[in-house]
Amino acid sequence: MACLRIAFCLVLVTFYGAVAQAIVPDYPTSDWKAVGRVGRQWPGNPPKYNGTGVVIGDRWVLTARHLLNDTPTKRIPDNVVRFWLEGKGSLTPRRVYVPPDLSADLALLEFAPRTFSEWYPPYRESDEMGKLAAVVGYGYTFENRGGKWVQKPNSDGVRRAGFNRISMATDIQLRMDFDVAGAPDRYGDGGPVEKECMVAGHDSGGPSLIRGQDGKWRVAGIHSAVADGITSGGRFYDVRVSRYIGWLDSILGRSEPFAWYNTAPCPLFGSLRLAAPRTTWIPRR
Ligand SMILES: [Ca+2]
Repeated sequence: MACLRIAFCLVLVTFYGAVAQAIVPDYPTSDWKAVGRVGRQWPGNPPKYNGTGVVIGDRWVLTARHLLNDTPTKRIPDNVVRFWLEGKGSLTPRRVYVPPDLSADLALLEFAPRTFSEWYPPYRESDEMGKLAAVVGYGYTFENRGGKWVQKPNSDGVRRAGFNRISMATDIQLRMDFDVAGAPDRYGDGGPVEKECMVAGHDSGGPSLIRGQDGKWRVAGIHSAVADGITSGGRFYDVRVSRYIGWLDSILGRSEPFAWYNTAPCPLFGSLRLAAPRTTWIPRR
């Protein structure tokens, strides 16, 4: 119970109401090869992974913003961020993007063009409700001991995947419940699907994927928070990716070649009497 209480407190105190989430029960998988681990590597230290991320394009990885925060409001520097992918090892993004909307628990990592050969594009439709989702992550797992879920020791760093049904779609979230035989069906969505699962610590940033009309799997949700701890009937919340397609396209849709720019305050313009831009463009790298 102590563990669950701590998880609940984290939900309360973190800026985005989110806690690093793993897939429960223990369903290790060799599928979903475009899902990797997200973390940080400070100078002089080995990489430390605290979450999951999913490749959504030849150089793009989508993950949860709260994984990249040092404090509730301060992000770690881009060059400290790491993404580990099976067959690729540890990679450093060229740049990290976050949505202007602070309530969106999303971050987009950009790598060199053609870094990745396999990915799942974002889901664009708003008909997610009721669809079957593959739920993938690199976090911890738990085992059911007499009705109580107990974390298995040293259980992170394994890719796991189960399924669930999208049972509630809010303006910014997709919500699912962990149906277990004998436990209350919290969202009344008809009980467990095959390999019904929920997320736990370090699954944050991992994807829930649903099939598009073309039959291909697409990233519909990014694991963000759990509502009741790891328990039968527990709920978990994903960021609803389709609601942020405009933001994603504003970055993914840029034409190449791209020069690296950033905005910085320009004191010279700020002192002018007439309306003038208060930022200027400077070469980033
Ligand atoms: Ca369910």
